[in-house]
Amino acid sequence: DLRNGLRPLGSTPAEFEQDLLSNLYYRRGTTVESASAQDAYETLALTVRDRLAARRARTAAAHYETNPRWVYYLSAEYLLGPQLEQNLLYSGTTDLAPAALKALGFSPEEVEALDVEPGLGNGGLGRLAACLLDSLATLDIPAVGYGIRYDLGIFKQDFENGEQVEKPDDWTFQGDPWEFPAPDDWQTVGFYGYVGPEGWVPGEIVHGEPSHLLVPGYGTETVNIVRLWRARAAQASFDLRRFSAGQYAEAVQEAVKAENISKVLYPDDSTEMGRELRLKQQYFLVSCSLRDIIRRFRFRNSDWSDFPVKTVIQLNDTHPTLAIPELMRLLVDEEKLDWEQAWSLVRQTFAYTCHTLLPEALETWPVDMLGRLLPRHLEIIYRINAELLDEVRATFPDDLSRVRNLSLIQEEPQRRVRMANLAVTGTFKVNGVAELHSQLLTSTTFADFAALWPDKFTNVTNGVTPRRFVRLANPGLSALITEGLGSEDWLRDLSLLSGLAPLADDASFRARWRSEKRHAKSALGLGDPGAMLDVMIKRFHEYKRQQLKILHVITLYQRLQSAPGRFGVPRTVLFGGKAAPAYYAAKSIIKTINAVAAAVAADPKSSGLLRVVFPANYNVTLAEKIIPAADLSEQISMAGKEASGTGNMKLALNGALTIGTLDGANVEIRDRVGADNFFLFGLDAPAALSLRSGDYQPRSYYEADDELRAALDALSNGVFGGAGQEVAQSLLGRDEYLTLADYRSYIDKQDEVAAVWQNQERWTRMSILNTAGSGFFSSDRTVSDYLERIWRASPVRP
Ligand code: 26M
Repeated sequence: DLRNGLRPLGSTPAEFEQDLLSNLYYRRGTTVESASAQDAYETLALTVRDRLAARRARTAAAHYETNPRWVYYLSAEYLLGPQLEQNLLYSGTTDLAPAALKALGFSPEEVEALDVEPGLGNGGLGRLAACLLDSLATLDIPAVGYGIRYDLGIFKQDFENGEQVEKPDDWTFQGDPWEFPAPDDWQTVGFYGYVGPEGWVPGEIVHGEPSHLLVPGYGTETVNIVRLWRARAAQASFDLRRFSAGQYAEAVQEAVKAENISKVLYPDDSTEMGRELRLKQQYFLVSCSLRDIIRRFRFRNSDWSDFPVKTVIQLNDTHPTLAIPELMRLLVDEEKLDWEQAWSLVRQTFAYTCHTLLPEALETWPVDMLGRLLPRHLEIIYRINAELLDEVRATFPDDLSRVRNLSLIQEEPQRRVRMANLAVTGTFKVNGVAELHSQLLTSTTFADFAALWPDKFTNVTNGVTPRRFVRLANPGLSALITEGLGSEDWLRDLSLLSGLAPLADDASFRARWRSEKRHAKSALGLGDPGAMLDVMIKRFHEYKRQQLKILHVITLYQRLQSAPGRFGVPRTVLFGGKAAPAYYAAKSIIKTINAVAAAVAADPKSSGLLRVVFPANYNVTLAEKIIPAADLSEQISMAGKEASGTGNMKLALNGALTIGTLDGANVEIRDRVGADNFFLFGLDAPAALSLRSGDYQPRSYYEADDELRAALDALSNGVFGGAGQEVAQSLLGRDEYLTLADYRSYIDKQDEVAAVWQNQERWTRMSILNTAGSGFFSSDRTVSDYLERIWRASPVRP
């Protein structure tokens, strides 16, 4: 960067090699002769990072000069995926790096394998946050993501006797070369204590220490950041405790407990466990981030009335909702604004994205717990509630049921704060994540709020970044797409994929498309590349219905025994995903899948026809290997339960055909790729709802369907172990997610899938049309929609 008097970074192979050597020597403190593979990896990471850091400096300068409107994304989770490959691509060093490593005597494959993915999220919600940051940078939007730097990310999954066991994910064991610590930007966070005449007096103080990762845009100069907070024992916490010299070590230990706040990611993605440490994490994130946002606002602004002009803060689900009372507290107690002005600023600043439809997934916190941990925030929540309920009574006189539903406080069976109600009340926009989801939100979950504030609700359909999930994951198909379209522009404008549609009728293009799929399958190395690869990759949850898929596998297996003519075509069925450690039913399903896989593998009749594989520890790294190889994408949740899904989009973009219900974004995928190119089955959301609310009898399906009965009997009789009996029991008992009701429709549709597979030309045509029709599902489009409907921020080009 000449403006800063810096030597420009090398762009030739020789210069890149020089930069590597210099980093190895001066920053890693070693030499080529004595360097380990880890030394080489860390040095490569630093050398690549340097190139992005120069762009980061230019981006920050442009932002400072412009004093723009900022988008702040608040999320308890970011599932960023491995950083090395992406940063090589985005810094234009994909070819330079391995050449330079080789020239220095290192094995590029060995070095690149040392890149560790930061697993700072559970699943869809955390991965969406990462895709949105990628697109914000690509679109040159001034944006910062705020999150928590967990010491331990999502657990590593292992199988012992087919059962899931969890191992800690100490992802920074070797340090993290991508991270920039910024210890001088620390913040102070209070907990507990009391509210006296002088205001809130916290009883415990913790420091938040930030570090950031670079978030480069693709095909542009912009490099944004994601800022992650780590809890550190505050110096003051030692003094507060007035420990005597005799108990020095014990007192220090006590103070260091503060650092537990950012110790571990909660490995749960649906039901709330209501742990106080989780609430502390949420407040810790919110408090550190808001003070940082205000500090940044003050660089170039002085008037509070400009705050919502220069700032929009997006809440990724309810996890950061305490930001609403926290900003009220900062404005009223610390900045001495009057309540009305503060409330108006707050309600113009925040927006909220809801990611669920499961009532049990709506977060609530016991009033007692929240009041003990954050006494001033509870007072503020009570006042917000009093004013909310006044407005409700004024708008709907004598309507007690609305007052009860809209209240921020649930009364029975225990007084709890409803975080979703607080989020809807304290924001100017609330969005769902797919059309169907947003409709269901305003007609069910938030119906009373929608009647009160109809203009507050909107939809922003999710998307995924084509850079990571097509270009990086599937370089072969990407090159073919680029050739077919005549340029690489599709990587920044995914709607251009529609230009592939005519090529679906070109036999030689189809042959090359098929060959890319086969290559990806061979590279994955699971099963026969000639067999259909049928994948179900997602968190384990009963509503997602992995149990329906395993019933299908058992039916195929039983046909091999007794009706081979009905079997269909050779398939490899691949499952991937983790279950929350405390989710017993999901773990039973995992154990059953592993038992079925073993039984199928042990039976010579399945040879060359049916294989079940379940690689452990599904994560972003593994997703990038599986998705390009997939032929069939399983999106089989009970209609009305999956908010959107994003794996469905990644798979369709890579040319997998979908078998799915009319749930979440499946509806929009089918609309765009064409009903003829989508295998639809099952009850739709209204039908599922009415069956569920009537007198649903799963046994009647069992009795009426021979194949279903045979499959369930095998489970019940322990053919696939004790966990199989539990799965069967749950299906024949309540079957909460209508698995048996959808079984026949699913099996028949799978038979149709097999018939189409037999016509490979037709299948390939459909596959190309899936990719061609999926351009809408780019997270660039998602960010454009957020900008237009919610954020209203403009690009700033460095
Ligand atoms: C809450 C409390 C305590 C511990 C963990 C949580 C929690 C963590 C993650 C709750 C939910 C979490 O994630 C939910 C999620 O991933 N939802 C998915 O979001 C995707 C992106 O919008 C959608 O595509 C999926 O349909 C939706 O299930």
